[in-house]
Amino acid sequence: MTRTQVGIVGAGPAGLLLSHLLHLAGISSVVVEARSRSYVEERIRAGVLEQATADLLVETGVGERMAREGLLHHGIELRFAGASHRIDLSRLTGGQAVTVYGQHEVVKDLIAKRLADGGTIVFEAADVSVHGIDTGATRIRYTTDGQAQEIACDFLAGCDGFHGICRPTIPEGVLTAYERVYPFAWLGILAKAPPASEELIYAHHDNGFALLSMRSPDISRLYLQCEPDEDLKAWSDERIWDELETRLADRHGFALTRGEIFQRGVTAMRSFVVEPMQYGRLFLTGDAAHIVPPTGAKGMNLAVSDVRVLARALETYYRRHDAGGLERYSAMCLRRIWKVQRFSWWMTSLLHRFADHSPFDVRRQIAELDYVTSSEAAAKTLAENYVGLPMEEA
Ligand code: FAS
Ligand code: PHB
Repeated sequence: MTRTQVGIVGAGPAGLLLSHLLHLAGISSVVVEARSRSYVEERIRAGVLEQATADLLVETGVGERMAREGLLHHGIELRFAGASHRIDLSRLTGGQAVTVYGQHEVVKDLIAKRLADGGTIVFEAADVSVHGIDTGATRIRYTTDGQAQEIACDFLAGCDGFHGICRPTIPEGVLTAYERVYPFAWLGILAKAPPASEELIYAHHDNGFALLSMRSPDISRLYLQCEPDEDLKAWSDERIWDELETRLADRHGFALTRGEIFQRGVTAMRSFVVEPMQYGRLFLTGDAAHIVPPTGAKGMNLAVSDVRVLARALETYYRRHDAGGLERYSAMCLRRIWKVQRFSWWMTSLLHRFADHSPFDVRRQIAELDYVTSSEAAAKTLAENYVGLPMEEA
């Protein structure tokens, strides 16, 4: 049996960053991941890092490639009724910005750093289970190459995402779940095509929402609103490009640069939070505890802010035998989580077409977009949420 101080289930951004931060604090951990290293490093997901997320990666010695290859963005565009309106994020937030850098790149950098620092990440672990979360005998059990393995630990971090096994291990009746499922999804593509805009474009259109994002000067990342059960096979490359161009059109003949679509997928849209985010010696972080619709580009950033709180609480516990931070973990995280849930819900409600919307509702959406892009106060509200609310507010 292996022994460590913190057992971590899941090698996504939450689990890997937690292991990295604990290592810097001199706290041992083991990360147990169900998938292979190549799978987690190639899984395409988020693309926008808040200022505080980028700062944390640089400050903790794992942000060098991000700082070199990431794209620093000082503004975004909102496009509606055929017109474009820039939100000057940096001017409105005293110089803050966001960094466009794929989540899978962050995962690669964290894995490389953990292994370089002698960290233990168990990939392709099967039949993972956690035990003793409300006793002192906390364990992770799994099998690799058919061999049963067990890790004894003081604490467990459930960083295993929305479909993981940690949250369901918490006894019935302890957790309260809050959820809103949206009546649409996003069809996302990656294409070998230079982005047709310097900055991200969020577009409101009668046909539905569209988003122009990117991964590099040569790779475009684009999304369009679709049905929750959309059949990807019904979408040829040409149909995807045509529909994106329709929804992203402006009055000046905006055209997308087209190229080979090499990745596509449909992402469901939901808002989800469980309270509390802890039970006994088990602490839930990131998607294991909450999900936001990706419109606000918050999913991964929220995982980072949870992990930052948990790492500090564990450091206080081991350094000063003070369990106060661990006891307050959920309350500390949930205050910021609910503000980010509100912002993600607001951006989603503002920009998407709802089948049950009346003509009044559509006019109201346009009026709100007009207000946000013509009022300094309203634009400042969007900007301060988009670059990321202060972590200390948690
Ligand atoms: P993750 O889900 O990233 O990581 C959990 C890890 O646990 C995974 O590696 C998984 O393999 C592992 N795991 C699961 N069960 C396990 C078990 N039983 N044993 C061991 N390991 C287990 N956010 C954005 O901001 N913008 C986006 O565009 C965006 N697009 C997304 C698209 C998709 C398809 C999905 C699912 C999410 C998207 N998100 C997006 C949100 C996403 O980025 C998450 O917020 C982010 O991955 C959260 O990180 P983690 O909490 O580490 O969870
Ligand atoms: C992305 O680049 O994947 C991305 C950007 C902004 C969002 C969501 C996703 O709001």
